[in-house]
Parts: sequence; structure tokens; C-alpha cells
Amino acid sequence: MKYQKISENDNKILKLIEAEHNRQKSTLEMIASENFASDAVMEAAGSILTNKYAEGYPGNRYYGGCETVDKVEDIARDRLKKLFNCEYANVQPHSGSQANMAVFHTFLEHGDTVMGLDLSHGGHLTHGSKVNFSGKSYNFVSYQVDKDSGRVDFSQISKLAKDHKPKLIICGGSAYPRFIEFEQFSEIAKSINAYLMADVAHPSGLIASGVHPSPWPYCDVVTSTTHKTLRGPRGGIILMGADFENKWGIVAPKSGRTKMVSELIDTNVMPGIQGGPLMHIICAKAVAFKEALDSSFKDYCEQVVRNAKFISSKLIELDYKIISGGTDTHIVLIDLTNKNLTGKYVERRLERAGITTNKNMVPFDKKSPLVTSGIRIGTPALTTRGMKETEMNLISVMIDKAIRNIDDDAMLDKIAIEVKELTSNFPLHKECEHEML
Ligand code: DSN
Repeated sequence: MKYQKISENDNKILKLIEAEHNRQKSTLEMIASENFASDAVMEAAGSILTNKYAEGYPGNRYYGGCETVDKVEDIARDRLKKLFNCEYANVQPHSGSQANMAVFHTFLEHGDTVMGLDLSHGGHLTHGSKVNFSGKSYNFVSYQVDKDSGRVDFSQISKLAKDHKPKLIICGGSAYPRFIEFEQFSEIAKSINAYLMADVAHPSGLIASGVHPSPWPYCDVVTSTTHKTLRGPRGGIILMGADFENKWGIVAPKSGRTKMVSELIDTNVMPGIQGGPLMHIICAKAVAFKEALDSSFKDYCEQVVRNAKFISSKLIELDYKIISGGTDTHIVLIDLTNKNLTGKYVERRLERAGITTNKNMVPFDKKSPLVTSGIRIGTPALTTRGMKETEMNLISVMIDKAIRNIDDDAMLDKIAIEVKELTSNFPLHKECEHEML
């Protein structure tokens, strides 16, 4: 990518793209939900398909001229179904939040009771936060993790499920470092006749590669983003292992037959909550799914988890409290309470040292989401750059050195230079870097 036209027409924006490129290149990207999409994925995202309106689905659009984009969307759906070994896939949601919204609109009525993991215990905004549409539209009952183990507390979930009889239970979240316990959730959902939805936005790449257990046959419906461990463009997807007839008696007007749930989900995505699909992004999703189907993606995912486990053990050795005592995935959640520091401050100071993380609430946090007592770190992006245990060792020591010298500007600046040296050995997007020089 040369940015040639931008350089001719818009110097202000070119400078900002270059600045962001330099930041990504010369710092350690440790935000667990970020990754570096391949050059091929970025080419597709920047392709001419951005010009096409294609409201509807392949073969049934509201616009002419969709012959080619129909093929692209079909390829994306087929690759995704193969990747997750499932019967149904929708690749149109613009984001994970929209995927969740479409599923809620399919399975729930306004005001229905739903259970999801508390945001401060690792859940997500769309799992019932009061400031989000989910918490405003539905009666969410939050479950939590156990104080000692840091893992979801199934005795609490079972009791809450019996007491509140939710129509839908959501498993998964944004800061849960352990495998999602699909089977245990399914037993509880079945016992009260609730639907089970998994939001696998974080571990979806690990699931696709078999490094994390599969949600099938336990979950009725699964949502995800495509840009975290799955390493695609920014966006959302919805999956079902097996389609089934809806139980709500909604009948297709012309045929008089009962609609399948897949048809309801499709309709709830478009026209329910979205208009024209982003065909350039669907094209980039197709490219990313092909990459994830390659055997090298499994090697990548295994390394992601090895790297996270390494950092987690090293930080424990260096006297950090790691929520749940470790990780099964790409996420390491650090509780800073024993360091007497806030997540907000540590995030800012690590950034000065060239290490990008995000403040995160920890279970039973007494601080607000804008301050927090924790830091969430992740390994997907660094692993994409080719970093392994040797680098994880250096980075753990750098994080510890920065935190031990948190007020010392000179020390943080020195670490930032070390980070620059380290990252220069692991080039990002080789071609595009070459062309930008
Ligand atoms: N914001 C995402 C994350 O960082 O996990 C979730 O949507």
C-alpha cells in the first residue's frame, strides 16, 4: 500500500496514517482484542468493492449489479462454515455488537430476562451493561466469577437460572482468560429450557484452529468479531452449528411454512438493524477465512497461547497477581491491587515505555471502569509479528521494570528505546513498510 493518492491530495491525513503506522511498528501491541491483519486482508478491505450497494443476501438483493459481490459473499459464508464446522453463517454484521443485537432481536422480546457475565468480571458491554442497548432493552441478570478461582461460578449461575428463568443465557466475554465452559453452560440452559448463546469474539481464532474447545453441539447460536484472534478485518459474524425451526410460530406469509431460525437471523441483521453490507469488508473476511483454514494458522494459535501462558507464569514469578492464576487463551488479566496502582495509571505509563495495554476491571473491583484495578494484556498481535517465548521473557521483564519504576520518566523512556530495538527485528507488513520508507 503506497498511499500515493492520499499523498497527492491530503497531506494532513497522510501524516496521521504514517504516524499511526510508526506507532504500530515501533511499540509492543499488547491489547488482547487487537491483531495485525495481513497485507492481503488489507488489500481486500481497501478494494473497489467499497463502492457497491448490495442490501439483501446473495441471489436476493434490492440492487442490480450484484452478480460479483454475490459470489464474494457466498465464498465468505462457505469458508466460514468450513472453518467452524457449522451449518449456518452470516457475514454481514458490521461489528460484534451488531451481531449480538441481531441475535437478541431473533431470540428475545423487549423486556425478556437474559443472563450474562458481569462486565467487571470479564463480560462485555452488550451482555447487559446499563449504559448499553442490551441493559436498556432487556432484563439482564449478571453472573460472576468465583472470588478464589477467578472462574465462572457455576453454583451461582445454576441458582440464578432457577430463580430468574432467563430465556437466553450468554457465555463468553472480553476479559475471561479461561476456556469458555460450553458444556457446563449447556447443562444449565437445558435444565430451564433457555437458549444458549456464546459470544466468542475473543477466542474465535483459537476455536477455529481447534486450540480452544468447540461451542458445538452445546450452543444454539454463536457470535464473534473477525479481527481479534481470527486476524481478519474489523467486523462481526453469526453462526449456528445446526439450523432449527423457530419455536415462536412465525410463519412465512406466502408459503405458510414455519420459518427456520437462520431466516429470522438473516432478516434481523438486514433489514432489521443494518442496511447495505460492507462488501469490501466481507471480501476481506473471505480472505482472512482462507488464511485461517491454512494449517499454519493452527501453529500461530498454538504459539499465541504458549506466549500468553509464558507471560502469565513469568509475571506470577515476579509477584504479580494474575486473575484465575493463569490463562488457557491469549488473555492475561493482571490485578494491580497488591502494587497499589490503578489500571488507568499503569496503562498510561506503560504507553510511555512503548507497551500498549488497556486498563481493565478485575473481579470485585472497587474502582470505576475509567480507573480500574487491573490491566489486560494479550499476545495475538505480538505473535503475528513472529515473537516467541524468548521475546515474551524480555517483555515480561520490561513490564515489571516499568511498573517498578512507574514514576521515573527517564527509565520509561529507556525501556521505550529497548522496545524500539526489539520491534525492529520483527517487521510488520514487510511490503508496505518498504514502500513507505
Ligand atoms: N472492545 C473489545 C475488547 O477490547 O475486548 C470488545 O468489544
